[in-house]
Parts: sequence; C-alpha cells; structure tokens
Amino acid sequence: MTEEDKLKRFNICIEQDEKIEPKDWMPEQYRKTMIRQISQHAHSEVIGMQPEGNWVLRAPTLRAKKILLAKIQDEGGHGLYLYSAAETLGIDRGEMIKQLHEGKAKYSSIFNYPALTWADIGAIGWLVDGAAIVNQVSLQRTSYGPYARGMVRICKEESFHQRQGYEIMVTMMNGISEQKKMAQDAMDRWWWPALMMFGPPDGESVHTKQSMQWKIKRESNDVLRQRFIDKTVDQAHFIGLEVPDKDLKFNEATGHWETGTINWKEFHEVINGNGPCNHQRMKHHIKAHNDGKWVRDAALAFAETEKNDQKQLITN
Ligand code: FAQ
Repeated sequence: MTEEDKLKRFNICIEQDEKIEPKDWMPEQYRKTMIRQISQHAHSEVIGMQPEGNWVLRAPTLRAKKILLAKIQDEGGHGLYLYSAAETLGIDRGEMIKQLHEGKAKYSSIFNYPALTWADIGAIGWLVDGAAIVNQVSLQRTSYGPYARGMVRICKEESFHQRQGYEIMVTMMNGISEQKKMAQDAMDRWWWPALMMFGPPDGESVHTKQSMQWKIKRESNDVLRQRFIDKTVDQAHFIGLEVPDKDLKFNEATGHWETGTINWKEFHEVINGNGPCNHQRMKHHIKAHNDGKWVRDAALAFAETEKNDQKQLITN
C-alpha cells in the first residue's frame, strides 16, 4: 500500500469514528500530538499527587484520611494507565520522564498552586477534579483507542473524587464561621486557576484546529470551560459560596453564566515555570525519581533472573 493509500485509509477511519489502534498506520504528526497530550496528562496526574499528599498526615478524621489516601492512590494509578497508553505509540516511560525533568514536557498549570488549608483539599476535589472530568468525559470519544478506553475508567474514579471534594465543602459551609471563611478563601484562590485548566482561549489555542480534525479533541477549550462554569456556579451558590468574580452574570438569552476576564498573563507565567510552586513540584519529583532508582534496578534484575531460569528449564 502506498503512503497516499495509508493516509486515505486513516482519514476514512477518523471520518467514520473508528478508533486508531497502536499497530495501525498513522501520520507522524498524529503520533507526536498523541504522545504530547497523553504524556502531559500522565505527568499531571502524578505531579497532582503532591498538593494533596501534603495533607494526608493532617486530615481532620480517620475517615477523611482514608478517603484522601485512596484518592491520591487513584491519581497515581491514572498516571500509570496513561504512561502505558503513551508507550503504545512507541515512546518509553523513562524518556517521557526525562522530557518532564528537562522542561520539554508540560503538566497541568493547576498543580503549581499550594494547598494551604484543609478547605483546599475540598476545593481541589470539587473544582480541579470537577474540571478534569468535564475535559475527560469528552476525551472518552477521542480517536486513539487506548487513550479513549483509559478515559472511561479514569472518569469513573474522578467522579468519586469530585464528590468527596464537594462533601468537604458542604461540611465546612455547614460549620462554624471560621470554617465557612476557610471554604470561601479556598474558593477564592482555586476558582480562576481551575478555569485556566482548560487551556488558552480557542482563538489562541495552537493545537485545537488540527486536534479537532483528527478527533483527538472532541470539543474546544472554551466549550468545555463554559460547561464547567455552568455546572459549578450553581453548585457554589447551592451551598452559599460566592464565586470570586464581580462580573459574573447569568445570560437569560443563552442560558449560560458569563464570567469576567481570565488572567491569561498569570496562566502563561505558570506554564512557563514561574508559578508559586513550579520549582518545588519539579524538585520533589526529581528527588522521588532518583530515590526510586534502586527499586527499578532491582525489578529489572529480578526479571532478568526469571528469564534466565525459564531458559534453563527449557534447555534442561
Ligand atoms: N496547563 O493549543 P493548546 C487532573 C499548553 S488531570 C499546562 O490549547 P491542547 C486529574 C499546551 O500543552 C489534568 N499547559 O493545547 C487530577 C500547549 O503547550 P505545548 C490534566 C497547558 O493540548 C486531579 C499550549 O498550552 N488534564 O487534573 C494547559 O490542544 C486532582 C497551547 O494550548 C489533561 O491533561 C494547562 N492547563 O489543549 C490529578 C487532559 N493548557 O504542549 C490529581 C488532556 C494548555 O504545545 C489531582 N489534555 N497548555 O508546549 C487536554 O485535553 C489538552 O492537552 C488541553 C490543552 C485542553 C489541556
């Protein structure tokens, strides 16, 4: 089959909403885009364990600690599925981690903000996982098979995460005035960064056009951001939280909440490495990776011994 025929077949597959699978032919740029997006997504899940990990030893009850531990463990698991999905495209996990450490691969801007109080753990679950779900439900229909199937499982877990976060916010909003203040303070600090998670506005998004053509992305950054806003503003008001946006208004004609302007300068500062915690997050990841080298070496040595034992069994 000529390259032209292969491209034709690939395009028909995309048009007919069939999944592209690891051994299928794909344009080199499609492969690169998938590796970029899936590996950045994987890095986000793993780096995202850090702000919450900071609160495991300070959770207010044993129940809260168990839930938080389970959630953080889930995020690590999501990272592992995603690294595996990316590996089906011909890149090795070690290489992806090297790209992260060298600043060649990004991770979500949101994880460069600190978790200062217990209410932040509620806000992260409710707002950060809430935003992640809106994006990931859409990605369940992405054109690359292993990524789409990974998203189905991840979304089920994220839905639990979002609810546990909202439960914390509900509890605090039903508490004493100090707790209500803490919840509002967390809302004030996490609201705008959560809106930035969806990426730059459509007009400035460099990858959206091609990614939508290839059905890697099924909806644009602004469409997903608006869906999150509409869902979340009502949830905030329901428990008595104010949205920290003086320009927020409901447009009766469109049926959507309209927000003030997002501070895109802050977004670019954060994704370029100058957010409040970028340095700390990366330093911690590099240290954990280096400290774990002996475990990886031991696992490889054990696998090698097992392989040799098998060989000997066969030759005997
Ligand atoms: N942060 O042209 P676009 C989670 C970059 S999972 C950092 O619009 P694209 C679970 C973008 O990479 C959260 N960088 O890009 C959890 C590109 O730079 P590049 C992660 C961002 O790819 C919860 C440039 O800007 N979810 O939270 C961000 O078409 C709690 C131009 O942007 C995913 O990764 C950002 N927010 O659309 C875990 C979902 N936004 O690569 C623990 C999958 C944009 O050219 C605790 N990813 N950039 O150097 C996606 O859906 C897309 O990649 C977007 C960006 C929508 C994020």
